[in-house]
Amino acid sequence: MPLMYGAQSEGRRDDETMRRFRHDRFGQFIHWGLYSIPAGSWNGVTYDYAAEFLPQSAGIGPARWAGLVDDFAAPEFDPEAWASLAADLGARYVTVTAKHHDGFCLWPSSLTDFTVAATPRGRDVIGELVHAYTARGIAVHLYYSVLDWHHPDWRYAISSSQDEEAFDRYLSYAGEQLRELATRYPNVRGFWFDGTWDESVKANGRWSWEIECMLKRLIPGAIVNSRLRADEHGARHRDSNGALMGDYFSGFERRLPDPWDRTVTAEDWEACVTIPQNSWGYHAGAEVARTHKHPLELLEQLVQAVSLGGNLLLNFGPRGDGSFAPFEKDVVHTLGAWLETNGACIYGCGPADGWDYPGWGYYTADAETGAVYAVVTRIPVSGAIALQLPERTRVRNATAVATGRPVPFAVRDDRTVRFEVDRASVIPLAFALEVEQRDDTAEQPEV
Ligand code: H79
Repeated sequence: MPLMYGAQSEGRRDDETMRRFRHDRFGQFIHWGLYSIPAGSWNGVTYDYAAEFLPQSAGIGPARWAGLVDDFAAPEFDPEAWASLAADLGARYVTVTAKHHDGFCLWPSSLTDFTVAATPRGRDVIGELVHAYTARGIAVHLYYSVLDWHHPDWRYAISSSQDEEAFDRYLSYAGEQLRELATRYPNVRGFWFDGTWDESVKANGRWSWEIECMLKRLIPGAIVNSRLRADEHGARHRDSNGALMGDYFSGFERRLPDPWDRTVTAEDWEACVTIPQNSWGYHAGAEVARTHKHPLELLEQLVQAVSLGGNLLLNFGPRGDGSFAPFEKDVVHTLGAWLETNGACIYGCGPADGWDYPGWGYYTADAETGAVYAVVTRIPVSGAIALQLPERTRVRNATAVATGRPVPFAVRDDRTVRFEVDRASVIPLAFALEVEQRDDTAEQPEV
């Protein structure tokens, strides 16, 4: 059907900015705001739900919540230390919450007083972070919540002409804020939208179309996630004809596609995940309860995402004072150390065509070099790893990615080779396979 506000382009983008985003594969998400201060508790009561949802969980009105600006001093906040943490983690880009659902802005927006400028910390957190990350070669994307609990003109649905007028004012406000962000920070590589699922937003597909155009006009090559977009019929992420809107699918939140689901390799996508079970902002109760995921669980999710042609955006929620909790530093050290020696099977890699999901781990492939990587995350009790080769291929050579040393393997039959691995290994084992075509047309039986 003809659409006015559907997808703006067909198929994958293939410009340099998008290729780099795809190549980077691993990003760090940062949720930091006023919610990082109460960290999930209010008046001595701890609310298990996500810390950034505390105003809703504890029934705190916008005026009372806004009082937290006086507590935002962040004495430990050090943009250079944050940037060096991202680099140690092995993240190639960072997505930072410029404004979350509570409406508080981490940059000194001229369109509202509810910003970092009104806090004891003052200044411009977004600007300082853009500077520090960019100086380290880490690209920055800005998270912007369209949902806004603070703005008086926000509406969940439009049920009167007054609602419509108010919400139109709200959308102009959000549009001006986005213009401000793209103008103030022309070095950012993209925008990550959230809070776009309400009826009011879905009824304004044209606004989302115009925002995408504006951001790409102001920042040529800017990357926008699918979550911004709705078409004129209220279809989200994908337009009414099924075409992906925005530049990559961003609907995988706290979950990944199934490891055998090859359908997702047809488009670019990014999954975002938390380290605690369910909090994006720092939650002190979750830290004490020690319910967060093991770093290797997260590393496995990264490998899984890459094997399916996606990116992983791993969330960190710094504390209100600007420091990172020890459990997050553990994640930095474990993933960073592994990526330091095994990054070849992640960065620049994607799905390995013809290699079926093997159960003991994941295959990734580097299209540029032709290398196929076997990453073992679940060692069978036998220690024997069987690789089922695509038809008419042969493994010529195998090396351990971390050391570059040759790894012996046995050819079991036409389609299967077998590795013996160290069953005591506690980290994923990555093998680089040199694969060649096997010309065995002559061996084909006549039928
Ligand atoms: O910023 C983090 C969370 O605070 C934010 N997104 C991540 C990146 C987030 N906001 N809300 N939620 C997560 C969960 C909300 C889910 C719901 Fe719904 C919104 C339930 C009903 C409306 C999702 C959208 C399920 C149905 C529509």
